[in-house]
Amino acid sequence: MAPIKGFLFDLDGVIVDTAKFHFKAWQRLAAELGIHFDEADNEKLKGVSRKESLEKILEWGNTSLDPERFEAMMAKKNDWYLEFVKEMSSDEALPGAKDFLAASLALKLRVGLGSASKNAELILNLLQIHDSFECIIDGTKITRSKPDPQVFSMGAEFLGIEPQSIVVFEDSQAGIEAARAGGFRSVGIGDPKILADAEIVISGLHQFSPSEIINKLNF
Ligand code: B16
Ligand code: MG
Repeated sequence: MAPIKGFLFDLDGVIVDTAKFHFKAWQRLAAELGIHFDEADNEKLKGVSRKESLEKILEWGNTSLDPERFEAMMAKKNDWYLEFVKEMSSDEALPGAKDFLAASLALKLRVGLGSASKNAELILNLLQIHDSFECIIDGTKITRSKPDPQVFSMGAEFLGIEPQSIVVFEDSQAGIEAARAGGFRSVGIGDPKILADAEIVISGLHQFSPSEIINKLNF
């Protein structure tokens, strides 16, 4: 097995729980459009870009919007989302996330971010962990969404490491699919039933140290 040299982290659901803010903002927008939207629907939007998320919600509501209104609705959702995000303090990283990043860097592992979010840099700055990432591949840099592996492949290219030597940490089905499609090692964060395709599933970054994760993957 190829030695593990780097980690690529998804943001929302792995480093920080911004999924709850996406949920509240999408639910408010869906209500305004007269479309039902619940937690199960939100699960399907994890790791999915803003544009594709709105397309899916409209599809579920059997409706459509002209391009101008579509743009306005995306902007509205993002404004609501950012209102929640800006209330966050630097302590709001998910349990263990900051220690895990520090321990990864102490082991001289190469560390990057692979997120669909266009707000990733803002969030990393709010959490004061921007400098932990050698590369930040986010929604402003990619042209194809997860489950396409582009976001992680760009990260691997930047780090100059083969995908089989990089572990992707993901909380979404689409993200695990992307990791596998790109030939990466994969660690799911969350429900093992939802993330059944990941090589291993853990409840959060607090559960194991980076060395323990590497040992598990090498086993
Ligand atoms: P934004 P991740 C994803 O982040 C979220 O999981 C997804 O729900 C969201 O729609 C997407 O970012 C786009 O976010 O509206 O901030 O550009 O999990 O890939 O870090
Ligand atoms: Mg995520």
